[in-house]
Amino acid sequence: IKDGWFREISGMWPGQAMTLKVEEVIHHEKSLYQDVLIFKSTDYGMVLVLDNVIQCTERDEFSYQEMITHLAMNSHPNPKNVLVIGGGDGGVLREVVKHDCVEKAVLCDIDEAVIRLSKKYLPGMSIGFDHPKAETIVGDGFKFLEDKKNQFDVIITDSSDPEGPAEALFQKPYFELLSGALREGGVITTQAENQWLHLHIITDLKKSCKAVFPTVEYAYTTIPTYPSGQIGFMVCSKDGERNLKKPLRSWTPEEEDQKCRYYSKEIHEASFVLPTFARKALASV
Ligand code: AAT
Repeated sequence: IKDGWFREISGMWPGQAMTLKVEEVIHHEKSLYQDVLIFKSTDYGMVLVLDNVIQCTERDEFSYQEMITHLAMNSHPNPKNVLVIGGGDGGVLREVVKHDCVEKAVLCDIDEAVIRLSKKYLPGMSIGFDHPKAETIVGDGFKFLEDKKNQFDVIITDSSDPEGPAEALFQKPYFELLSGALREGGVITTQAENQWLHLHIITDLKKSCKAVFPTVEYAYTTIPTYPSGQIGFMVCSKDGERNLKKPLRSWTPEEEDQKCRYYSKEIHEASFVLPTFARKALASV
């Protein structure tokens, strides 16, 4: 923070940096895994920052949390057991339990500090932790999955970028664990970076997913406070016949308007339509 502005400078987006005006620094600590900063911004509400990278702001988090959740959830006919890896702010849990068919939603984040501080400062997201179907585990997502077999219908990996504690969550052995932990017909989504900045990461990710899952698709959403204003998701299914681009289940337009601020059936379908440069790069995988 310099002269009252937070700047998101990182080698993962060279030569550019999102800048947010700081009203007040609320909390700053070094956890076991990362530098954790929470500040109140002038125009985006509370902001959670890990290792100098913006994880969410109160103003636009719903775009990411709704899309990473409902793209997977609505591509499964009847998800009952759901697992979230990462997502320590609770926002994805909040979205998962909007589906009445869910019986249990387990979240495993590596960093208790993120969970603790979100409960204190990000109530609109951490409300997800309070739901009776939700269970929270503090631990490494990779390790957690090692002994889980044939258990989950949907697994959502809401992880930070590959530089840091989430590195292993972007590699093939992780996708093998995910596939093993899924039941038949299971679906996953993972945070899959930005088309303008990370086409090489996305193509590698797609390769790793394709080696494990018969159906793999990249979708994206718009979000002002993530690098270059967009972020993508890898959506994969164990079912080779599943068309992930069309929701298997959907809410009525009235339910949609009541439950969601970004996601809709139309957005679900549109989010897989990529600009030509990205479509070409990913088509070769
Ligand atoms: N919904 C907020 C968006 C995030 S949060 C990413 C979470 O992943 C953090 O809470 C972090 O503690 C957790 N995490 C990182 N590594 C692991 C791991 N190995 N196991 C479990 N949880 C982990 C993502 C923002 C994306 C930013 C895009 N630039």
